[in-house]
Amino acid sequence: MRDEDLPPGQRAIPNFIVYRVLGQPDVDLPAWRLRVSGEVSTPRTYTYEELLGMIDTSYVSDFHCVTGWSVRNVMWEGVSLRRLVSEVVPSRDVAWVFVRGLDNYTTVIPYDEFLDERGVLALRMNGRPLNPEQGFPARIYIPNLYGWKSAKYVTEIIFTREYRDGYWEALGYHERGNVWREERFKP
Ligand SMILES: Nc1nc2c(c(=O)[nH]1)N[C@H]1C(S)=C(S)[C@@H](COP(=O)(O)O)O[C@H]1N2
Ligand SMILES: [Mo]
Repeated sequence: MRDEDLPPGQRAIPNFIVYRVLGQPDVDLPAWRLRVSGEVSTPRTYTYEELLGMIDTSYVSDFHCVTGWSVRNVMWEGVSLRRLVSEVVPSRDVAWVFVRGLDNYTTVIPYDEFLDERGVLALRMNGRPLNPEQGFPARIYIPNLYGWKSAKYVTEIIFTREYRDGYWEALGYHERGNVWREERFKP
């Protein structure tokens, strides 16, 4: 496993700094659902068990927080975002994906970044199910985007035509948030 170069302005630290700006939600796993909806032909709802049975993706990649820290060589496992896309079939004019967590944290992801072949609904990190701090049961991970787009405790993925701010975007953080283009703040 080879260290990737870090994006501009980032430095490596050994461990994640845990952020839960809206607190740590209590997850009632039997009642928990992931709903994938919006401008799609077939909205879908998944249980945790169903998602476990759909795991199709596993790879190692770095994680980058916009505040400047990165954690190298994290192993991610989960359901590819492309698989979720192919199940719901977004309409042709979808341009954004709005994501919400059980804690009501929200973020927005450009549809083209969401379609990155490595984009994953992560259920496992470093060989284990996500722990509560890491966003159990599921979090988004897209290697080219800053960490604030990696919503934890995800319950809703909504495909839309129109742009809408999530939590950090409303405070001036970038619509896209690509780490290689150093898109930290809105222009
Ligand atoms: N639900 C939720 N998801 C979240 C956050 C949060 O506060 N709440 N913080 C984001 C930010 S800014 C970063 S850098 C990462 C941090 O991931 P970690 O808490 O696993 O270190 O989670 C992202 N996802
Ligand atoms: Mo972050």
